[in-house]
Amino acid sequence: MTRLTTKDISPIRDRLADYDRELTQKTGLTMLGLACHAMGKDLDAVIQRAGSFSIQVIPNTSGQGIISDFCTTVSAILTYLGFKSRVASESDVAGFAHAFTSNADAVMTADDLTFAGFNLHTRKVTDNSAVTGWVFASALDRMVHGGIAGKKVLIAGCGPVGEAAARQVIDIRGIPGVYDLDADKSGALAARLSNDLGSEVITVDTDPAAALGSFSCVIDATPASEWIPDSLLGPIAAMTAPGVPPGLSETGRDIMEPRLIHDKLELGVAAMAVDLIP
Ligand code: 2YH
Repeated sequence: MTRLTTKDISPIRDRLADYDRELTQKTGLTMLGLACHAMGKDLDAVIQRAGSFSIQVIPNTSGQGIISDFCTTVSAILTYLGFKSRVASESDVAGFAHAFTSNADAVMTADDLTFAGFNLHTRKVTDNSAVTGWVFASALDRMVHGGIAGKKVLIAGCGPVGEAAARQVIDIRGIPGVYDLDADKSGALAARLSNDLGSEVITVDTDPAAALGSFSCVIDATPASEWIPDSLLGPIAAMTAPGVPPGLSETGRDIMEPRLIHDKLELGVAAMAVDLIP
């Protein structure tokens, strides 16, 4: 699992309005609109409640510790979306205690493995990996002409984000193809999806050319950098990329720009907040 760095995070805050415009242009929905769409919530109701829903972001020193700018950026995203948010003044257990006693409605916190949110009233728990998979699959559905229903969608990377994305693709009635450099992982995911959801799942060869050759819709949920050759981008109609770092080269990103959605934190945080609001 990729640990975000300050370099990944620090540009986000100043780009929120631009990114929101980009999402609107590519999907017809704002960042909050996409999050609501993915989580099955009513946008107007969320907008109405967000301003009085307080979310404290608690710094977490466990494992490799604090990432400078992580909590302030999560809180800036929440504030941008209209939620009442601040970074907790204390970290870890003291931060949780203070959030309860100061009547926060929800908290968010991340260690090296898990980024989770907790509604302190309803006990709803939201997981960043799961909702990130859902919201990027939904964004792809919105970006592709006619949606992904009935279309083959390549899900590259069979970790928690890829699995969640694949489940959402099936929910939207797309046909998932699962790809991972580790064939055991893609085979196991295909078996889980078939067993749990009775869905047709295509298991794709571990060669990127074989994987990309027969899919026009792609979700890149791998943690691998630049694994997608520029020469294979032509037939790809749309790609969403929650994976960090991105699998495209700089040139690949320029080629795909009009049909690419990629971010490192924003849509996942938006989906977590929407998931937490009752
Ligand atoms: O970046 C991460 C992990 N890779 C979890 C991602 C889950 N999708 N965690 C951030 C750690 C933040 C740090 N503990 C802090 O500043 O509080």
